[in-house]
Amino acid sequence: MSSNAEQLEATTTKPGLDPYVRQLDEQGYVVVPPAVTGVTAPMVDELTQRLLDKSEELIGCKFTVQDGPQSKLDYGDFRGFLELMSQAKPSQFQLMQLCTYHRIFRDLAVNPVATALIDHLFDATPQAKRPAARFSSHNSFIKWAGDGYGESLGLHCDQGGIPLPWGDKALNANCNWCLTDYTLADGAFACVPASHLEKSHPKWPDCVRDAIPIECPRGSLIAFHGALWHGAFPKKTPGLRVTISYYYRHTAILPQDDIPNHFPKELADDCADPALFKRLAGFGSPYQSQVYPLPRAVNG
Ligand SMILES: O=C(O)CCC(=O)C(=O)O
Ligand SMILES: [Fe+2]
Repeated sequence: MSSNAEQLEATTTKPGLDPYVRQLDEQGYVVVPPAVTGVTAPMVDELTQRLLDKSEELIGCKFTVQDGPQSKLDYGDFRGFLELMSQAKPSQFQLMQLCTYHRIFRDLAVNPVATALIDHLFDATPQAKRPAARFSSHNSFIKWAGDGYGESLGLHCDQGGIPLPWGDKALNANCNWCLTDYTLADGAFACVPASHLEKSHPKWPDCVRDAIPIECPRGSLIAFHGALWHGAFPKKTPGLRVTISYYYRHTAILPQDDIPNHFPKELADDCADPALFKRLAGFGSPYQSQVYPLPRAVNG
């Protein structure tokens, strides 16, 4: 466990992040360039290659950013999830549990700029004013040319599973790391700026009209509030759009992946900031075992 001082430290916004924090508060999302997060081009190359290698291992054909999958892909009867809103045919898959793949994915999950922005979005825990962000799941979206999510753009809120009413502070929040360039034609992230202030699910059909593409170069981070209405534009160009989507939650919210109980604990020590990784993973809650001291019965 990290000390209280370290945990308090993590709630303090890092110097230089003020304009990004302001945009996040006002618009519900912010694009942070790689020069600010410190994510280098060789890191982006390695993250991408590892995801493409894993795709080949799980799916059975080679994948390249330039040319996409080398074979035709067959999804059988699977109709997608966000795709169902517009009856679109899925043109993407998701890889899951990325932080078990390799240390480089764990290093990204504790990126100090990303985690400072995410901590900012959640209320600190009231008892100790400790930062409240925890991991929910670690995924990658890999998209190729197709209908994407169809006309609905798959607009949704990441905290949509949590009953209304929602407050100002986030209950879930997300870091999308763009490993390929995001342009409208390449299937950019879509969102309705400031829609997190509505504290509601997307309002149809106007939400689609109000959605804009977030265009940014590879290596960029898009951090966003769990109440932001978002989805993606369809990819219309050859090749792949590769994204890492790290989904965080307030400590009071259930994780999508049961990381506190199932993540291999020894891997947490092998990353850039083990104390932060363990806090975000939700390890060490006193109620996961008989942690608190017990009194002793005294004879006589
Ligand atoms: O880019 C996309 O396809 C949507 C990503 C998304 O919804 C998410 O990361 O929560
Ligand atoms: Fe989402």
